[in-house]
This record gives sequence, C-alpha cells and structure tokens, in this order.
Amino acid sequence: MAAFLAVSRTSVWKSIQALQSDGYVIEGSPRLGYRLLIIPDHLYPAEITGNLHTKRIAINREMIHHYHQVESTNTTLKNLADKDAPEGTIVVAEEQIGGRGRQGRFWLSPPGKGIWLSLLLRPPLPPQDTPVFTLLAAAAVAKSLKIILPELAVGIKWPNDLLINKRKVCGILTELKAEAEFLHYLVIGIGINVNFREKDFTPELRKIATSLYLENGRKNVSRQRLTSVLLNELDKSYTELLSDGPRSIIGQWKKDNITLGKKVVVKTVREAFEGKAVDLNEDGSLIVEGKNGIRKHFHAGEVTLVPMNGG
Ligand code: BT5
Repeated sequence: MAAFLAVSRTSVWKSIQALQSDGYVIEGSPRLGYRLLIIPDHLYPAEITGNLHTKRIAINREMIHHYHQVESTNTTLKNLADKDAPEGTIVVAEEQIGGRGRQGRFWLSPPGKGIWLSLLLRPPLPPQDTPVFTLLAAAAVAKSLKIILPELAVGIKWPNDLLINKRKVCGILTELKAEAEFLHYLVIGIGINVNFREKDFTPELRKIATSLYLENGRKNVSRQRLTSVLLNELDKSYTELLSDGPRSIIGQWKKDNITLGKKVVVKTVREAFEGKAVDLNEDGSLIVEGKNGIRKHFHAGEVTLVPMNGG
C-alpha cells in the first residue's frame, strides 16, 4: 500500500489509525496488509461525494462540511455564508444540540439517527420568490424516499412536513438573508428521522413523529445513500427551477402532497381559517376556500388536516 501510494509505512499506519478512530473497522495482519470490514454510517464527505452527479450542489468534497455535533446546521451554514461560502455548500452533522424548527421551536436531532443537513443557495431571484424553495426541498425529499424505499407512502403536508401514516418523518426550515429587493442567500435546513427507535423520541413526539426505520419493517436505512440521493434530487430540481421557473416544482409537489382536496385549518399569527385546500399557487401559496366560497391565499401558516366523515 505504501509503495502504491508512494508514501511511508508510518503514514499508511497513521491514516489507518485515523480511519479506525472515525469508526471504520479495519483488520491488519503483519506482512499481508489491511482489510476494510465495516464502513460506519457517518455522513463523511468522502462517503457521499462518490455517488453524486451534481452540477451546483456539493460539487467537490470541500463543499461538504461535516461535524459530529453542532447547535444547528442552519446556524453553522449561515456563518459560513456570511464569510462568502459558495452556493451549493452543505453542512451536515451527526447530532444537533440546538436543532430548530419554525418560530424557534425545537427539532430533536440525536446522534447518528437522522440526516441533519443544510444547503446554501444564492439564486438570482427576489426575496418574495423564495417560498417555493421549501416546496422544492419537500418534493426532493419525497422523491428520494420513493427511490430508496418505494413501498412507503410518503405525503407532503403544506408547506414543510413529510408524513408517513400521518406521522412526521421530515421537517424543513428555510431561512434567508435579504434586503427589501435583494436576496443575499437562502439556507434550506432538512431534518429526516432515519434510524430512530421508539425510545429515541420524547413521549410527546412518539405520538406525532416516526422514522424510516420504524416504517420500514424495523430495518436500518443507510443515511449515506439517502444523503447522496437527496443531494442529486435537490440539484436536479434547483437546476430546473433556474431554467424553467417554478412550474415543474409545483407539479412534483402536487403529485406527492396530501393537503389539496382536504378540509384544513390554517393557523397564522392573525387567524385560524377553516376551509378546503383547493390549490397551490405558482408562488407556493396555498389556496383555501372558506365556507362562504371566499378564497384566501396563504404564504405561511400551520396546517391541520381535519378528518372528513370521521376518516
Ligand atoms: C420543522 O419545523 O419541521 C422544521 C425542522 C427543520 C429541522 C432541520 S434539521 C437541519 C436544520 N438545522 C436546524 O436547526 N433545523 C433544520 P416545525 O414545522 O416548526 O416543527 C417543529 C415541531 O416538530 C416541534 O415543535 C415538535 O413538535 C416537532 N418535532 C421536533 N423534533 C422532531 C423530530 N425529530 N421529528 C418529528 N417531529 C419533531
């Protein structure tokens, strides 16, 4: 190995030690060499980039920043963005100790159990065009899950939840830095519960959340594979959005959504509006028709699906 790589034996040994301390199981035998037995399911850049064919996102290893623990991948990435990190930069972490949902709510992110990932984009669009990016991310996650686990029925609840069997498996938090007319950058944070066991959830979350492991007949799902597939899908959708506008994103979102056609209550800071979710507008807003036939467009809010006929 040393001869092949034109390095010293000591440097091979040091690298092997470093890999072992990162969780790689490597067997060594004198005069024969080393054998790689187990690759840990950590989201190391080297394990992800090999399967990428992206044009904008994570186009080289340096654009994937991996951490064992952060407060929040969104916060870490915003700091990098403020220091001019390029579009397509990714932050992934094994664990978040201050994972965030919308409006400062918490997002449970235990070590090694999920994908806690943030993506930096700098689209040449005005700030008011950004809500569609949450839909883009939700549709990309839904597509990726279909590729990896085709038997699971994943549905998108407007705007940012992915549900399986009515329980939340993924949430998305899009944050931006902008002036009135100018968007500096967007950070799209995606959290997917991958290999959570029941005990990994808090008692409250156990009732409303789920994981791919739990829905997949209690089989572990490779976080590395899912991350690569997701980055490829995000890249494809983003490229499409830049060249053709939001139409195809809206179309994909509609295909996988479980909101349209349902009775809903949309809670905003101003009101709780009840009606039927009738359509999704090109700008990503949800159109809800109230009892009196009045249609309202919602750009933000909390949707509760109201069971119809006890269903
Ligand atoms: C979200 O907020 O759903 C957005 C979650 C975004 C998380 C990602 S992880 C990477 C990036 N870095 C971050 O710090 N955040 C992003 P919201 O719709 O407000 O939902 C929050 C609510 O979901 C909480 O109040 C809990 O009830 C519930 N919740 C918390 N952790 C959960 C989990 N792991 N799975 C399912 N539900 C959870």
